[in-house]
Formats: sequence, C-alpha cells, structure tokens
Amino acid sequence: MSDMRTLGEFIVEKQHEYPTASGELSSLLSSIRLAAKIVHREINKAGLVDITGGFGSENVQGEQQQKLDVYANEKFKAAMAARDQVCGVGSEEEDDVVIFDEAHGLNAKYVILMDPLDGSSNIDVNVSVGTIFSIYRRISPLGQPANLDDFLQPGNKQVAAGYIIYGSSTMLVYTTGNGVHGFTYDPSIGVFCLSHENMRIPEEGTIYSINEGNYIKFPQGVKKYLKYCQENEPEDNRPYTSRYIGSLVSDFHRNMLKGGIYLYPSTAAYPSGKLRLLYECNPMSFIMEQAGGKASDGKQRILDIKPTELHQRVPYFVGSTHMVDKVEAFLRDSPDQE
Ligand code: P6P
Repeated sequence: MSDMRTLGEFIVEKQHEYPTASGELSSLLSSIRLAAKIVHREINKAGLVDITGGFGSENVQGEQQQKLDVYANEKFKAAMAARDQVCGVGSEEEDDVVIFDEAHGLNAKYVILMDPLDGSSNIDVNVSVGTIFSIYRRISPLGQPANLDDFLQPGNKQVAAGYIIYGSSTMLVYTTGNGVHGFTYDPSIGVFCLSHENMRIPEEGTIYSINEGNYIKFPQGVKKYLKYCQENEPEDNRPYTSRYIGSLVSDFHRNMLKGGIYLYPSTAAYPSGKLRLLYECNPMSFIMEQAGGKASDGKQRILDIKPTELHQRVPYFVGSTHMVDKVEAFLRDSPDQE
C-alpha cells in the first residue's frame, strides 16, 4: 500500500543516511525518474501511434531495433547528459560507450550502464517491458574524459542499480546498497509513490522461469534441475510452476515478490548465455542480493566477475537463494564434457 511518500522525498530522506553524500547521486536518480516518466508516456500510447515495430536498424547485438528501443535510449541519454553527474553512458543500444566530454561531463563523478528497453520484442504484443540501469563511481581522474575502464568494473563496485517495469502499472525499483525499494507511478499526478519499502525475496519459491525451447543444448545440470522441479514438490508441498514471460524485468519482478528463479544458461544460440553482464546481470544481481536473494553464472557470484568487454554475455541464474543453490549443486555434480 502506498504511503504517499514520493520517490523524490524518499531519495532526499535516504540521502541523509550517507553523511558524505553531496546530492549528486540523488540528482542522478532524479534524472532517471524524469526519463522513466517520458518513456512510460510513449509506451502507453504505443498501440495508437506509429512507434511500435522495427526501426529498420540493428543494434550491436544484431537484434532488430524497435522504435521504442531507440526512443528510450535517446531519452535516458539526454536525461543523463542534462545534469552534471554523469561523464559517460554504456547502453545495449550503443556499439561503444558514449563519453560526455563537454565541460559539464569532465567533472562528473558517475558512469551509468543501461538497457533502455529490455524485452522490447514484446512491445508489439503488449507484454510488459523494462529499463535496467547500473551506476558506478568513475575510476578515471576528474577533469578528463571517462574511458572504457570506468565501465568495466565488477558489479560489486556499483553504487546504485534499478529497473523500471512498464507493466499493468509502471514501477521503479532501486537500491543504493541499503535495501530495495519500489515506487508505483501515479500518472494522474505524475509522481512515483513508495509502494514496496524494503522488498525481500522468499528464500524458497516454486516458480522457475526459463525458455525450455532451448532444452536440448542446456548443460546437464540444468536439465537435471528442471526434471527435479517437474518430479518433486518443495517442502511446502506446492508443486513447482513454470512461468516465463520472455522479458527479464517482468520475470525477475514477479519472482522477487513471490519467490522463484530465473535461468538463462548457455544454449546453442548463446554458448556464453544470452544476458549481458554489465547492464542486465550486474544491476539485477545487486538488487537481488539486496533483497536477500542470490545471483550466479552457475559457478561464481555474478557481482565478482571482472568484465572484459562492454557487451559480454554470461549464463545467468537469479532468484531465491535456496533455488539458486540447488541449480549450482546440480551443475557441480553433473559437469558437462568440455
Ligand atoms: P529468449 C529480452 O531480449 C531478453 O534479454 C530478456 O529480457 C528475456 O528474459 C530474454 O532475453 C528472452 O530470451 O531467448 O527466451 O527469447
């Protein structure tokens, strides 16, 4: 239930918990809030305006760019560039990092990585999509343009991360390392209201989210975990259930509220997994850990992986701790032939 505390008020209220905070991160989160409102507006009229469907170009992933993908990317980039807190952006929709080296960018403290519209192939069929963002303090010196090293930091260095889910309602969920808090957008007054303070994922769940169409090439341990779910009942005797929307933010958000696990292992099409480490797995893993869950690539903690490339992919297992532990055990006990 919303207690009418707005996102803006909450950011300021929580800022006081960081005596060293100079307000720049708060201002950066406010920029994201503004861009989220703008993208919300466009998504909610996508069916009425010629803004759905392919843009005709492809992004670096070789994926058909949806018009809203490009629109969301431009709006979030513009919101970041408009204030003095960000010196560069890495985006799923950009081949390389975008460096803000004009005057106000050079002395900015933060870099942001984002998937501006994850799950965008679902737009035309009116399925929820989302924006994912990840914020780091730059490691290059102030006064100079940011460089790629500022973006290739391990996920355990994030200062903030969040997602916006454009669903039956639009929600912004974020963490700055002090719990996970969810805000529901009220378009009639144009504010995000606190609706889910201190979100926590149940340690155990009965929902597993995976594209079973890729089964044939799953690692043996994943196949054994799926059979385990289909042939056993968890302690609370509720049978497992398969729920897969094909939109990470949607599956992740539902599992966080109800308990569950999202799995995207290596497949034939994606031998290293499909999900991108920097702007999908790292931010979602920071949030999941802050909510009491777990996130791994099947062997190691996602947040400890040292990135080597901007768009690198990793296998991804995220959700209720006991469920992720179980998958890791099956993978350990059933190593695949190299
Ligand atoms: P598949 C969307 O493209 C995405 O990155 C995630 O949001 C989603 O969970 C996954 O890919 C869907 O991939 O191969 O099952 O269609």
